[in-house]
Amino acid sequence: MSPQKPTNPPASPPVQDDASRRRFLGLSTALVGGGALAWSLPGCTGGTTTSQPPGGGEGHEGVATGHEGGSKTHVAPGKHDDYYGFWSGGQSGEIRILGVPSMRELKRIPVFNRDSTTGWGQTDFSKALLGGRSVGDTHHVHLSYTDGTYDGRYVYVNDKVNARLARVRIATMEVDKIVDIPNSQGTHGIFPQRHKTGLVLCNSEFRTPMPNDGRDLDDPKKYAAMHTAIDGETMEVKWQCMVDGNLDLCATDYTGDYSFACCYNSEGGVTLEEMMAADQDWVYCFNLKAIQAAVDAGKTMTVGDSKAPVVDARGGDNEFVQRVPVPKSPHGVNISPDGKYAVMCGKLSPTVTVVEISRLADVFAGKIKVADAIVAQPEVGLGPLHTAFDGRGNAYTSIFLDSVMTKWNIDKAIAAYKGEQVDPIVAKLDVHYQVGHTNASMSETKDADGKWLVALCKFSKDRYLPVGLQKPENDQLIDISGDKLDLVHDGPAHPEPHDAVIVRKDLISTLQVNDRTDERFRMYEAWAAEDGIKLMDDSKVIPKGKGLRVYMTSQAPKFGLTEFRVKSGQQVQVIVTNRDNVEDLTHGFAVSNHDVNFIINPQDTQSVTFTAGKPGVYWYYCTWFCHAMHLEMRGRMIVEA
Ligand code: K7E
Ligand code: CUA
Repeated sequence: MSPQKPTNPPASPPVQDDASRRRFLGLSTALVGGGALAWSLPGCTGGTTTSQPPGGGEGHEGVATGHEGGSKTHVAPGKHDDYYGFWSGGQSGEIRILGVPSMRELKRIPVFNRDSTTGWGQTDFSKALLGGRSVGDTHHVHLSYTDGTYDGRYVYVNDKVNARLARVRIATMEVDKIVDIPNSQGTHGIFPQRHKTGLVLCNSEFRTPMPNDGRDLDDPKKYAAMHTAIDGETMEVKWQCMVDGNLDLCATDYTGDYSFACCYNSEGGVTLEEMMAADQDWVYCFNLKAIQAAVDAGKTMTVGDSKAPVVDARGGDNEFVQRVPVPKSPHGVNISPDGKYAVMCGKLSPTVTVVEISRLADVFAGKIKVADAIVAQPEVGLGPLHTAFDGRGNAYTSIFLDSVMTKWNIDKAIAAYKGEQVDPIVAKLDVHYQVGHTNASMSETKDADGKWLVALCKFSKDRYLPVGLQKPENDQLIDISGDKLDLVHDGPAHPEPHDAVIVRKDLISTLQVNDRTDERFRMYEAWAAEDGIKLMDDSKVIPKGKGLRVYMTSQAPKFGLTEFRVKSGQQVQVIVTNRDNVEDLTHGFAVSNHDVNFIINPQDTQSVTFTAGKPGVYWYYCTWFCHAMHLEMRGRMIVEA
């Protein structure tokens, strides 16, 4: 066989050529429009379009190559970054932590996935949380808030594939709760309230029959979607609000009055053509106080097996929801850091629609029409998806089809909407390629500081060394401290980090060794009490029904037991407690040829339940390099016939 000629140039130039870009855009046009959509959208000014080469637009900076980037993002050995970046892990089902501006990946937090590094999905605790599921699709990570900024307590993340919300405790950076969201499919946008750790609002993107028990299978007009409120402290479902159309991205205001949900399929279609039929869709605005009042007054129903109270808000504008008309298939909705404006991206329209949140009270009171809450609608480029803010009155919208970041000024956009001759577009920057989410440092808080912007690009194509069919994504870091956007870093990312938030490091504080008062330890302590065991001191085998419980301590470089005996086919639960009280002194526990491998951090207890295999000797061993005698940290599981 002769080797295939590589289709990518061996040394890719940092900037793609025009033809390549156009080819790529053609692909995306076909993807989004099914080839049926006309891209000659009227009135698109500035920036790149499909008919223009990159850098050809008015006010356009061209493709930044990041030649100066190194010095700006360089964080010297031994020095810490200024920000934590919390990245969703997309199809991997995890969360990642990056340092910003270095973009060094610091940690992966397994959430909905099975993780060999930590044993997440195999330990008894994580298995119970996951309920037998092993995949996830995380899109949106947000931290808990108090008074409009991060309070350093929790990270929340959605699972689109299995309709769940998970919570990570920041002190340990481990998942402590996962909740199934009833009557929902495609849980997509989530957002915690910002005035306090209150509700986390979760959107179901896919409409289904209600309840989805076999009825109305072929009657899509009867399908509905849920906007679900989960208590951010207890992780219980408090209520659901049922609406027509689907729900996509989510945002909350800064006062606790409203939440927002984009609806790209107001048509209620089930095929691509049907979903794209209307020129106008809407963004739902939920009146949280009115919904709570209905829940308190018992004006609710239940749907299916779930006991959660459901407020029925179907049928258009009412006391619970108002629909802001937004052209066309809106995607992202983001709130400006001063709490004044909700910015809604058009996706298939070149515009973003700006709503003044203070006007919504009059909308719900019936004093003004919902369209009168719109105060601006600047044209920002083809395919606007998400918007970040710098705290200086500027917004940065990711433009998917153009592969551009557009910086625009909110006050100027409002003035232009009133008819003044001002151009709200401040600057544009080509990114590489097909940007989805964007976010800026502290942008989702009242403390937005306008230093760094990330553009999470969906494709890297030829940007890096070719690595086979599946390529990394490309997360680009942009310095926004000046007037222009300065691309300073490319960061290849394991697919697919849809979204990220960038958090000042002084707001995050984590433990060095485990806090044994954490709720998770009650489970192991209850078992130990039942068996007369002290977890920190004792290593002992206890018969349990037809199986065994093996309590074992670990302290470098020894496990508390050098051997234990089991019968072939017997169920074995191994409970390991790490006595080491030293930062970073982690042990692992793996059992040869039994598919068992998990982590025990300093002062931690973890357990795994498995079945002993065929008779023989099976070494269990420590998997984490913990001591000069680490390789000797092992023992025998002796399996008898
Ligand atoms: Cu725009 Cu899931 Cu936030 Cu992806 S969503 S881009
Ligand atoms: Cu303990 Cu290696």
